[in-house]
Order: sequence, then structure tokens, then C-alpha cells
Amino acid sequence: MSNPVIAILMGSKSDYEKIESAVSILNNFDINYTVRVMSAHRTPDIVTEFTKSAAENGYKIIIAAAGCAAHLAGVTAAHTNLPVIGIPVQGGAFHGMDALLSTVQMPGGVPVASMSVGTGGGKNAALFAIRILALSDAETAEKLNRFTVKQRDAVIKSDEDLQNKLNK
Ligand code: RP5
Repeated sequence: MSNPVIAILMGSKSDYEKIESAVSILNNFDINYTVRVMSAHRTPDIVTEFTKSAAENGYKIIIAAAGCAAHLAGVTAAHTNLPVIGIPVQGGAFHGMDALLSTVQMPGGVPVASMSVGTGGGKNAALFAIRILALSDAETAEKLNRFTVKQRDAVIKSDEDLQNKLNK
């Protein structure tokens, strides 16, 4: 994709299916992004190189997804002043609790915006990034408004359907 503004980093290719919802949201909003596999533990040099040069390469936001001892988001935030959004990936012996604590418990001074564990985490990471972009991009802000209205309408419709079914 040309001129990507969002980088999605994953600690392993095994994370992809769990955070694919982030990719589909970015596609729906026509946001250019890059998806890369790089690990804070297995390829720390590549993470350092990528994140140190991310801002000068045109990225505005980094989404970092990792499971288990999830240090990718934290290490990324240590190497750049760009906003970093962490997705604690569900899995491993503790079903994502380990990743959640690793992502959310950053020391003061190095912020990571932690999303939720599970499929909502990937979706919300993309939407959170889009909310940041919308601050300075009217077209993205308008798309976000339309998304919110559509989501609201879907909930109202599901309630109407339920009432019709129960009150037959
Ligand atoms: C983490 O370890 C990755 O982000 C992944 O969630 C987990 C397991 O990785 P694999 O062993 O499947 O490559 O670093």
C-alpha cells in the first residue's frame, strides 16, 4: 500500500487471525496501512529499526499486537513518540491475561493505549487510530460519523426484531 499512515505490528504470524478485524476496519475507511510481523523478543533489532524510523517514514500511529509476555507495544513506545495502541492478543496458558497486564501496565512516561483482549481489541484499535486521524482529516471524521450512525441503527433494528419476535 502506498504512503501508509498506520503500521500494524504483530509479534507472530499466529496473531493475524485474531486481529484481522483491525485490517478490515482500516480497509472500510480507506486508510493506508502496513502489516508486519516482528517480535520484541525474537527480532528485537528489526523492531528497533522500524520503530525508530517510523515517524520519518510517514507513519502517524502504530498498532502493536502481541500475546503471552507481550512486550511489543511497550518496546515500540520506547522507541518512538508516535501514539502506540496495544492489542493484548488472546491465547497462551492464561488466555490473554498475561498479554493484557504486559500491555496495560506501562511505567509512567511511556504510554501505550491498551485495547481489550479478544476480537473487540483489534476492531477498537483500528477505530481508536481512526479517531486520532479524524482530528485533522474532515473526510475521515465524516466516515466515522457515518459508521457510528450505522452502528446505532443496527442496534435499534436488532431491538425491534427482538420485540417483534417476543410479542407475537
Ligand atoms: C507472542 O507470543 C506473539 O505475539 C504470539 O501471540 C505468542 C505466540 O507466538 P508463536 O509461538 O505462535 O509464534 O510473542
